[in-house]
Amino acid sequence: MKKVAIAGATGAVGRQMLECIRERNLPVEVKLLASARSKGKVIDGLVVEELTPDSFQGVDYVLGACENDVTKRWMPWAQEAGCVVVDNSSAFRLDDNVPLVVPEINADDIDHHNGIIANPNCSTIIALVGCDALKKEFGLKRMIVTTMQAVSGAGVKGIADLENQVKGEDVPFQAFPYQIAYNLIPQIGDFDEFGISKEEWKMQNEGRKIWHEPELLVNCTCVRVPVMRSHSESITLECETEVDVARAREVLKQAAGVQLKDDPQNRVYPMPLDTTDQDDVFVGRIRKDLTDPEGKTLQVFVCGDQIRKGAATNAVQILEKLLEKAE
Ligand code: 2RA
Repeated sequence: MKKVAIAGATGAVGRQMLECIRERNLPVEVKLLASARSKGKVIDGLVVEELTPDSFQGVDYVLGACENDVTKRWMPWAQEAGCVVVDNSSAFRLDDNVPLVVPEINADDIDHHNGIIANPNCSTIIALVGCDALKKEFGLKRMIVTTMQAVSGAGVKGIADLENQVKGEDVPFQAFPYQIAYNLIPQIGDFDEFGISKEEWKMQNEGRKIWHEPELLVNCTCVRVPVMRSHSESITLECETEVDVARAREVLKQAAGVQLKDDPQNRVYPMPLDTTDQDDVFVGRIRKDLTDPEGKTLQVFVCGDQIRKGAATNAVQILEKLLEKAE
């Protein structure tokens, strides 16, 4: 039986990775790794071990659920042990020799890995899963995205900030620079000299790599919102050909990893509470942008659970493909 280590097993994404492995009945033995302070904790009957240089001996695959700096520290140990790593950090996503994979879109890229396969950023995964079928149908020149990202994207500290502030606790902010309760913060990550944040660049850079579209134009505004879980995204698609809403609905009904939620007259549309704790991306509010005289612009609204499909589920789906190829 293949052995899988989850590095960063005690965080929200690491715990979700274990849950996804269990849900999918993957035929693997799981080893939980985390920092020394988590050593001995028990998660779903498994005892957490301290992550050390020897932790990866005898391990076949690693699911990485750590921040960049921690990942860069243990990655050489995993590679030395001959492991194949599916990494959720952003450390290696844009490396030329590291495939960046959303299985519904570019699973074939997995075959070109050199020991590391990168999991894209959560908001990138949710946008591309929701729009891939539309890109295939109408062609895509430019994508303009405004994200509304849940506090749990910032981990347990983000959740704590919202919970504390809603309860009126007078405690220091842990994750965000300003109060998030009853507020919006139009900043996720540091800004560069153009006034663009790190999170916003991810949508363009990662989208181009996953779709193999080096010329794709993407403009993104990332906003933190007082929602516990699930990211929402308002997306404008400037297409190559004239768009048709009925056809868009048809192709989305067939799209992998997508649920069409589009009956606005009956108040049916994607909402983060509905996508939370399930793996599909919901797509709705599909309409032509009537300001485009050529009729080639489509507007959609997507929601997806950023801990599941935006991180853990996507990584476990990549692991499933690796296991299939190893059979
Ligand atoms: C966030 N996408 O939402 C980033 C990292 N998960 O904070």
